[in-house]
Amino acid sequence: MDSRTVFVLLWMLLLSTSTGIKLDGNGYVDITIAISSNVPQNNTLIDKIKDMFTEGSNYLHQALNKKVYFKEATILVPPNWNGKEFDKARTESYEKAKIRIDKAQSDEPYAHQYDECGKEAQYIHLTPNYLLNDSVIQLYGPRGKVLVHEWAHLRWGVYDEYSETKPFYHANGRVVATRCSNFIDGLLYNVNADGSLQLCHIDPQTFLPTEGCKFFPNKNQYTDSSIMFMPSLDSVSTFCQANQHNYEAPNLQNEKCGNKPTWNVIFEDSVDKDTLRSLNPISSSPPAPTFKVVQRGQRVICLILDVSGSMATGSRILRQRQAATHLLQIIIEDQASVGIVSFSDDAKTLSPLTTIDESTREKLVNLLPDFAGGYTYVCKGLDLGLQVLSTDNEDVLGDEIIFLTDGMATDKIDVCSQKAINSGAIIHTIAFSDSADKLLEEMAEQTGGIYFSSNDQLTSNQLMDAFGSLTLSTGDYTKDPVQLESVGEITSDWFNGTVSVDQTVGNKTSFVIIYQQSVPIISIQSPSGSTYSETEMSHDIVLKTVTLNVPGTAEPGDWKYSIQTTTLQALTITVTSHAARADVPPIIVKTRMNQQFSDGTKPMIVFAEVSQNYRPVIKAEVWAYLESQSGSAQELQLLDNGAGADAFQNDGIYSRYFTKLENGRISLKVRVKNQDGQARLSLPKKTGAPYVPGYVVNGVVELNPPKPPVSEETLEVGSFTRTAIGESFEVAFTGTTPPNFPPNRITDLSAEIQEDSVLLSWTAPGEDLDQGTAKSYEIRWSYDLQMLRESFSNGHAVNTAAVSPQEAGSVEQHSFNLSFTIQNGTTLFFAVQSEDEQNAISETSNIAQVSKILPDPKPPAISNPGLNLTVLVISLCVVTIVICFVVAVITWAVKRRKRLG
Ligand SMILES: [Ca+2]
Ligand SMILES: [Ca+2]
Ligand SMILES: [Ca+2]
Repeated sequence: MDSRTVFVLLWMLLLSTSTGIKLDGNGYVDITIAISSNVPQNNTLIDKIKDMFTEGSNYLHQALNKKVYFKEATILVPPNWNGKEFDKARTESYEKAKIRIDKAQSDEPYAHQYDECGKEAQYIHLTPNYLLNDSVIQLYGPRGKVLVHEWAHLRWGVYDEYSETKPFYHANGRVVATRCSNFIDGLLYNVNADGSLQLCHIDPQTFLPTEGCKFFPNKNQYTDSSIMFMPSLDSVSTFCQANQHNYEAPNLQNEKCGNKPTWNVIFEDSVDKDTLRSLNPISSSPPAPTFKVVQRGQRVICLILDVSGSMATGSRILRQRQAATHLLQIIIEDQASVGIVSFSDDAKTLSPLTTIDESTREKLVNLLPDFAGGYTYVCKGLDLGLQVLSTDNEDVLGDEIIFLTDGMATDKIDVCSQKAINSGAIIHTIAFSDSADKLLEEMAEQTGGIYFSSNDQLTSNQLMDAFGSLTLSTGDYTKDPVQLESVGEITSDWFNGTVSVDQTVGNKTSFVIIYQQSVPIISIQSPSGSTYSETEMSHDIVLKTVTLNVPGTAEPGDWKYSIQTTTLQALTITVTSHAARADVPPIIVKTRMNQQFSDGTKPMIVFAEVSQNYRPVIKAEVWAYLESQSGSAQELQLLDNGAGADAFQNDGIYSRYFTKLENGRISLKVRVKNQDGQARLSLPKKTGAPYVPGYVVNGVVELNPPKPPVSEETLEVGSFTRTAIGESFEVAFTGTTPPNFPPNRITDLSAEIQEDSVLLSWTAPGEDLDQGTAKSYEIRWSYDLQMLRESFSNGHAVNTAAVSPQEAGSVEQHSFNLSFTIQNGTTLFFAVQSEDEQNAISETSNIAQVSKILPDPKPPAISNPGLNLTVLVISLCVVTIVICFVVAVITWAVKRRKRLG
C-alpha cells in the first residue's frame, strides 16, 4: 500500500463522520445550532432551543430502541447580540451549522434535503417565531418531537411519509389516505371558508377525493408509528418498521427510498448504520443534554503564504499576489483584522494584525510577498501565523488562517498540524498545484474551514475565485460579497461579454481585469450606455491588474465589457458586487459535491443551489466546470428536472452526475445565468413535519387554526449572472481504470391505464448514469408491489422490443398492450431497469402504481357515516358495471384484529 493509498483510506475514514455531528457512545455531540444575524436579540430564544433539545432527546431515545440521545450542543449567537455570558466561538460558523435559526417566508420547520435516500441533509431550518410562539405546537406537534422528525431527515436521509401532493391513493378499488402506518385512523372532510365541515367529494376524473379534502387523524391512536408521518400524535413514538410500513403509499419515503421502511434506511443505509447496530441500548432515561452558548467577534485573519522556490515556477508568486490583493481590497469587510506571514526556509511576519479600512487595505497589499526561493517549512509558517493571531487577545479561538502552499512540506508536520487543528482557529487551505501537501484537506475539514485547489491554468481564474470565496457569513447575506462573473480567455483579439446586474445587487461593484503580458484596451458600458474607459479605472502595472470600482449602486441591467489585445495572452475578468439594499438579501449560489472524496466506486453528484432568502430560483441556466490539476476540464449542464441525480423538479437545486472521473484534486465552479428571462422565484419545497388541520376527538373534528397563508405567486427575477466555486475534492481510484457506471436509477416512472393498455412515462437515463444513451429497457409488472420490489426478475415482462432508449433527460412515453382485459378496480405495479452497452444494469426504478377505475357520470360525496366508525364505507354503484367501490379510508379495525390474531 503506498502512502497515497494510506492517506486516501484515512481520509475516507475521516470523512465518513465529517458533518461535525458525532456519536460519542450513545450521545450525539458537536451539534451546532446557529442563529442568523438577521434575528434581533432575544435571550428567550436560547432557552427555547435548549428546551427543544432536552425534550427531543427523550423522544429520540424512545424512537430508536433507546440507543441514542442528544448529549452536547453548541448554540452560536450572532455577533451583534450583547451579553457577557456568551463564550468565544471556536470553529463554529453559520454556514457549517446543521441547525439554522433564521427568518423566512413561512414558520414551517423543515430540513433542507435534496440528496439520495440515506444521505445526510444540509441543515434544519427553524424560524425565531417557530421557537418563540407556542401556538405552533398545536399545528405541528411538540417541538422536541418535531426536532426528531427533522433530525431523521438531516442525519439519516429518510423522507416524509405524508404527501401534500398525493394525500390519497387507490388500493384495490378503495380510496386510502397516504400515511404510515396504515393503522393510523381518522376521517375525511373539506373545511369551508367559514370553518364548517363538508363531506368530501370524489373527482370524476381521478376518482380520488377532490382538492381540499383533508384527512383528520383521531387524537387517540393505537399505533406508535410513525414519526416521519405525523409526530404530533401522542401515541406516535417511533419510525415505521417493516411490519407496519405502508409500502403502497405514494409518499417521498417510498419514492426516494425504493419503498423501504424508514427504520431500515436508518439501520442499513445511514451514516450511523454501523454504530446503531452495535450500540447497546441505555435503559434508563438519558442524561439531559448540555449546552454551550458561543459568539463570534469581528474576523481576525492571518494569511500564511508560501514563498518557497517552487512558487517561482511560472507566474505563481504574482498570481498569489493578485488573488490576495483581491481578498484584501474587495472581499474582506471593514473592521476585520488581517496579518500576513510568509514561509520558505524561515517564516516572516510581513504585517502584524491590522484593522481593515480604506487606508490600510492598500498598505497591506504593498506588503504581500513578491519573491520566492528556498524550502517549504510548513511548521514554521503555521507556528508564526498562530503567534500573530494571538497578539491581539492572547488566544486564537475563532480566528481564521488562510494557508496557501504549492509543495510538499520539508519539515515533519504531524505535530505542528495537529497543534494548529486543535488551536480553535478556523483554517482555510488552498492547494496551489497537485504537489501541495495532503495535509491541507484535513486541516480545513477538521476546523470548519474551506479547502480549495488551484492549477496553473491562466484562464481558469481559480486562485482569484478561491480567495474571493473566503467569506464567513453570519447568515445576513446582504453583508457578503457576491461574485457575478469570473471567466478567462487566451486571445490576440477581442474578449467581450455581458454581466447582468439584477435588482438584488449593485453596491460596491468592481470589475477586475488581469492580463498576462501587456495592458489591453478596456471599455465597460453601463446598461444606459455610459462608457467607462481606462481613465476611470485604476491600473497596477506590477500586478498586471486593471480595476473599475463602479461609484454608488451599479445600475441594474446588462453591463458590457470589451477588452482588446494585440498580443496573444491570457485575460481574466472577475466581477464582484454586494446587496443593493440592506433589507433585500441577494440571489446567491452555493455549489458542492455529494462527497468530498471518491475512490471511483460510487458516482459523484454535483449540486448547485440558486436561491434568494431561502426561496428557490428556478428555470435558471446552470453550468458546472470541473477542472483537474492537470488542467483538463469538463463542462456539465446542471438540471432541476427531478430526474437522474436531481431529487426534485423546480426546487432551485440543480444537479448532475459527474461520471468522467479522473485521479487527483478537482476544483468545482458553477456559472449561473438568466439572460432569457425565464427564471422565477418559487416556493420552497419542504420536507418537514406536517401541518395538522385538526383531530377527531370522540368522533368530532376539532379544527386547528388555519395554516398561516404564504404568498403563492412566483416572481420574475429578471436577468442576472452569478459564479460560485465549491470546495475542491479528490478522486483516487482503488483500481487502475476509471469505473463504468450503469444508467441511473429511474425515479419518476408513472403509469396510466387506457382501456387494456398502459401508458408508461419516465425520464430517460443514459449510458453512464444521466449522460449519453442507454442500450435497452426491461419493464416488469405485478399485482403485488412487494414481489416486484424484492424480485424484479419474477415480475411479468412487458415487451419492450420496439423501444430504443432516447438520450438521457428525454421524456420517454410508451404505450404497452398487456394482452389481457384489466378488471375494474385492479391495481397494477410497474418498474423499469435499464442496461448500458457493457451490460451494466441500473438499479430498479421507483415503482409506479395504477388502478383501473371507470369514470362515474355522477360523482358522489364521501360520507362519514357514524362518526365512531373506523371503517368508512360508501357504495358508489357505477351504472355501466355491477361493481361497487368501497371507499375505505381506514382499515385500522380490520388490521388491528389481524395483528392481534
Ligand atoms: Ca486572537
Ligand atoms: Ca432539483
Ligand atoms: Ca456505462
